[in-house]
Amino acid sequence: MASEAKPKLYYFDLPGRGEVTRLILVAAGKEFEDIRISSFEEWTTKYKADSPLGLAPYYEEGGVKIGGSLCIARLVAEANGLGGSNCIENALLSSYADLMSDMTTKFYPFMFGPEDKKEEAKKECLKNMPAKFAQLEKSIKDDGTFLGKPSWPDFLLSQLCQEAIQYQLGDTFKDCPKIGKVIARVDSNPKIQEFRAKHKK
Ligand SMILES: N[C@@H](CCC(=O)N[C@@H](CS)C(=O)NCC(=O)O)C(=O)O
Repeated sequence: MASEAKPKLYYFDLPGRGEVTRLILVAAGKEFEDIRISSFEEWTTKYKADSPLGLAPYYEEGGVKIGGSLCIARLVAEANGLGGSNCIENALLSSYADLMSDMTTKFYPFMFGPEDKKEEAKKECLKNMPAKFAQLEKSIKDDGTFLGKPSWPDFLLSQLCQEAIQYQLGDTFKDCPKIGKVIARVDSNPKIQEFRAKHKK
């Protein structure tokens, strides 16, 4: 019997918009090919034309290629017991993910922008991020979950908070104890710890 090909995730060799899917697959113990594109040149010459939306990340399973970081994350989460239990719960989870994706975009000037724009970006984050984290905090239950059980936005939140800390913006969620519970659960997962240690730059 032919063995089934492993799913493939294509993204740059950094966390960015690909990391949430990596973390979900790692936590679920699902084997996948973590294809890391080493440079923008490699992306444009080797992968871009092959990607379904002309963007990274993209994901391939069963001969189908899918783009859109949140769609991919949702797909692998639902296939591995980390989605909601009905359409409404799935929509709620996607709405939290949407907000976090918008927040992540605010870190792009730190990741890719020129040095002289970083101070301005930091001021902007200090002004806007606390309200957005407070909004997320309201969506989390006292047990530190979005829906009374672990779910895929947990992984986005963990990464978002790691990036906030990396850019000296950790104070923007310091008054959010329930966010603290979510990220403590993700960050203490031994499979996640092992994966992060392996890919630490
Ligand atoms: N909304 C898309 C945005 C994807 C996106 O902007 N990807 C960037 C990298 S983070 C990219 O592919 N850049 C290369 C290009 O535009 O050719 C998603 O969440 O997947």
